[in-house]
Amino acid sequence: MSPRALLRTLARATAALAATALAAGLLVALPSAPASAATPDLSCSSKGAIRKTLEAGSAWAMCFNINSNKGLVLEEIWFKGANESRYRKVLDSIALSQLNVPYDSGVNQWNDITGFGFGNQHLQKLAASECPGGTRRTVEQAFDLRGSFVQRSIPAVCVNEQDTGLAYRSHEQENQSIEDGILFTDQGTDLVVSTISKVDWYEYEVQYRFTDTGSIVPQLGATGDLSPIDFVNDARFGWNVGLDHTHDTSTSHHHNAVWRVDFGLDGATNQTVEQYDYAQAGSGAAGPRLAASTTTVSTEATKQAPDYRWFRVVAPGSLNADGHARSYEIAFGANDVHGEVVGSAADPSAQNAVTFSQARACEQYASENLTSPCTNQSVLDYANGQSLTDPVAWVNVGFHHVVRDEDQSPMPVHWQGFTLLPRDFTAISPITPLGRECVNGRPDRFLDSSDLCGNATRTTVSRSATGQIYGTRAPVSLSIKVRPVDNDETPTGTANVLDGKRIVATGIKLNANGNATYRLPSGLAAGRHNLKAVYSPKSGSDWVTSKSSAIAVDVRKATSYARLSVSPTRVERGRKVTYAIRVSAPGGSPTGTLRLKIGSTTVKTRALKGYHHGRRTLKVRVNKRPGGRTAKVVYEGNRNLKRSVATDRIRVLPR
Ligand SMILES: [Cu+2]
Repeated sequence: MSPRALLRTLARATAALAATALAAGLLVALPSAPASAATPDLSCSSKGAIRKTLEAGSAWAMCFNINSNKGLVLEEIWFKGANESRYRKVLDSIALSQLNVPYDSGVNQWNDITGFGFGNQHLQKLAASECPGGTRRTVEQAFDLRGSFVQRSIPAVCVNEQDTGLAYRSHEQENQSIEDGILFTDQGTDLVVSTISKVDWYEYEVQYRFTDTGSIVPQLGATGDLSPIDFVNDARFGWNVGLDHTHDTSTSHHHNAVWRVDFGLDGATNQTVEQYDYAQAGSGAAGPRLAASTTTVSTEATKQAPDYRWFRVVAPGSLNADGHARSYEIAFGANDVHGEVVGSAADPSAQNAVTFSQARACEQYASENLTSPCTNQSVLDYANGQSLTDPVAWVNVGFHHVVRDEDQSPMPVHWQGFTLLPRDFTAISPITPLGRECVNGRPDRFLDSSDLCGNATRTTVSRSATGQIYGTRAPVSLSIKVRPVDNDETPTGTANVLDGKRIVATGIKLNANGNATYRLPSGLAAGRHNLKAVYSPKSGSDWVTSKSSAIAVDVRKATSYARLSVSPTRVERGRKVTYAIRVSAPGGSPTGTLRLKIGSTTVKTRALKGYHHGRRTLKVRVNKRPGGRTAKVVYEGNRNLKRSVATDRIRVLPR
């Protein structure tokens, strides 16, 4: 559990207990809403499931698989805000449905998804260094490669959590003031799911970012190398990248990526599409008025996305706590829609920014569809007048790649994509801190959370020493202080100690002054511990939780003591002696490796396990020339214990 998740769990314990008591009093259990779930029941096995609670406490759950054409496919995508108790479904599925690459010279045009595919041999094995801090998920593949059957298991999907910088900031400071007020700020993270597919010279990263605020950001990154067959001797159609100012002209081209997004908002059976446009409507006292007009897209349609236009998919029957219908907005960033290239032989299906069609199983690819009975159809065929109740959005994001000298080599990755942004999915921000959970609607002139959502507190922690030795009998003690931010009363409740994300201690009672001391465990592992104190308010009080900044405590390795007694001390060459070994150390039975030596030769290596309780008796055959020898045991130490050595003397006799 993350520290912030702990904060929330602790603070909510009272509310949850009250709810349970209430439910127990009911004679008939009310059916729970099928749309939300405490833990989504995914249809994939654990091998195909991704479940991740982010640092902020927000969580995502989904299934993944690799399709031989589409590559990475994500299905059954659920989100839970940090301040929500249940997950809700967002998408039924999302995947690339085409990657159209027309060259400006008109000579070549590729459809990488339907013509080549991002799965099979094109899916790349990921090195550990390509998924830093994450988990590489295994993909099992079976396919035909030019007539021979290939079956392989490769680490190909990287799942990790990445820092994203500032998540939010709000300083409760009156305008023009320089006084320090209560500061709400935090850093954010994303869950990132990605694969790499290599199609000839280009290598594409298919990436989905799932933010802690509920957004889904599908992106396509292109790297690899320039296609050697796409050079042109005409500067109008390309950019020169070499010494030969005629023949080194690399042809400009589009990467038109089309994602198929199948919405499943809150599991609703009825979802609608809305289009918002903004246009000038007269003027106000200070400037022009910009008025919104809303159009319901009730039947299938292909749409352009000029400036000031956006779309959303709404579940009218699914209301948030403010009574607003839950929806997700399709937010475009930079988008070179190919239809702007007048007179080109462009794929017509690549000319629209977005097409909305009613979900249909055979409509899987934006163009050159491969699924029967809709074979060879495109989005232009799909949008044929059906009513929209279960919409699929075909989101087309183009990138016009005018090559640069810097594209050699390898080509620095360039990105294209869009954002699926939650709009009213929750009544407040999914990562609202506890002191701001009651801010909803038109605010007062200045927010003052010292009494707005309860009484704000400040928690500090100090240490009696900067470090301790593993197994010590005099561990470092922490002094925790919880103070009110804005009144004279004393916060009541308990304190908790976290080591990074791990809980070290919980339920440490605060005294009448709001203080607590905590002695660290003597068995705290060697290494640096970044400790934080977190305040849990007493049930029913109106104190608001707070956490301290981190304080470092370094635990050093303890000394171990090895002892050795060899018998007999006089032995004929070729016979055995017995090493009686004892290793003692603070903090329980030492574990690690024992290396037995005669002179400088290692004659045996054995493990020292916990159940040996520091003692091992081992026989060793002596194959040394006659004379006096040193018998030695080296205990190699471990994560918490230093290495130690013991010796004894033996005399080797001739046979
Ligand atoms: Cu390119």
